[in-house]
Amino acid sequence: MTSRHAEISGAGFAGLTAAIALAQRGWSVRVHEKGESLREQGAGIVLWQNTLSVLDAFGLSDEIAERSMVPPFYETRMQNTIVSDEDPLALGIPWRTMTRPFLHSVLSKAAKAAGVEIATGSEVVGATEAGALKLADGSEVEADLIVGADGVASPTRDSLGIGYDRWHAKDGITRFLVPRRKEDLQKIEPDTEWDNVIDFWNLEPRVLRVLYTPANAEELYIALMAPADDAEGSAVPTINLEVWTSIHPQLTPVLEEAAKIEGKYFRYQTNRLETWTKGRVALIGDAAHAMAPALAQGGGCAMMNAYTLAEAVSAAEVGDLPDALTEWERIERPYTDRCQDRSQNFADTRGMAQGGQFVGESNETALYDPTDPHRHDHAIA
Ligand code: 5PR
Repeated sequence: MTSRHAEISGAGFAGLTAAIALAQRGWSVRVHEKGESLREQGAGIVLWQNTLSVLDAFGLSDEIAERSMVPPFYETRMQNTIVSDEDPLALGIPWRTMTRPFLHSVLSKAAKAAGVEIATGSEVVGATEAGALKLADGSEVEADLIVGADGVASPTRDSLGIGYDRWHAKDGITRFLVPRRKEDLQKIEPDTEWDNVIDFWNLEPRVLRVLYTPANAEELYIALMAPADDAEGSAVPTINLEVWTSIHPQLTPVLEEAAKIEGKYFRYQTNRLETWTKGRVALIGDAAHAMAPALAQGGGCAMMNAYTLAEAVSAAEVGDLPDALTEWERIERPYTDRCQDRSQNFADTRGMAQGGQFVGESNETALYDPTDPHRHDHAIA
């Protein structure tokens, strides 16, 4: 293959995954990150087969295993009564929890090792469909492929005039990484398996939900969900400790840890674009398909689409890239559209509170394997 070049806007999970997959297929790749340093500010993440298979294809499984975990059960509680205790592994669904900074550090290291150039402090302000990124300093860089992986407010997308619909759910969430405090939690509830993921729903007397996700032996990812119109429940930067502990007293040690940290409240949001591609530009991640987090697939869809994008463009003639992008979107996008619909529906109905989430269509994205060449032969849908 003659040398091909890609310019990528955004060094988040989508941009780094695309960069690694392209570099491993012989592309020269540069990633532009407007931040002065390369880091991820998020809290925790749950990965399923659709991304664990990508990390495995990158040769990163052992490194990921070093600082992540597979909780024994995914437990759902309503008003502190267990409504389901599911073992995704027993249901045939590989999964793993970890922190976002850790996943980001593994990906950025792998990208550099694969020869990717990462330009920090490099702000993208737009793109052209002929194949250029416009930078904030007024310069333009050209490439065979442009990837817009620059988030929900994507300048790459907006500069191309790509329109989209947007929905907000009534709820939103504040996320923290805190110390596990496992022994203190055990003192309060000795019979609870504090290594489980536990989704503590509470709808009465008010909607305040805590998603408890151990990320490794030391760190806990804790997500506090409250309706946007609940000023106390959604209060930030410091959470309203009195309100949260009044509903979830058994979580007091870790809620106290969260109260020491500045938080940001994010309203759940879904974006649906008229197109993910234009000319030589492809959009991936939140730029293309921000979604409600119910199925824990925002990062997952970002990474699987980044991977299949790299594969599709590498299989095409360089002159045919715009058509190859259109075809990639036609084949791969429906999985993400359905995931967005299901996640948005769960967010609207608060349906996760019923437990038993690992059934039927809800598993489609988690079970998808973007590295399987036969994946379209045996898809659920
Ligand atoms: N699952 C995960 C998660 O982080 C969230 C949700 C479900 C792993 C919130 O970000 O439903 O809100 C959810």
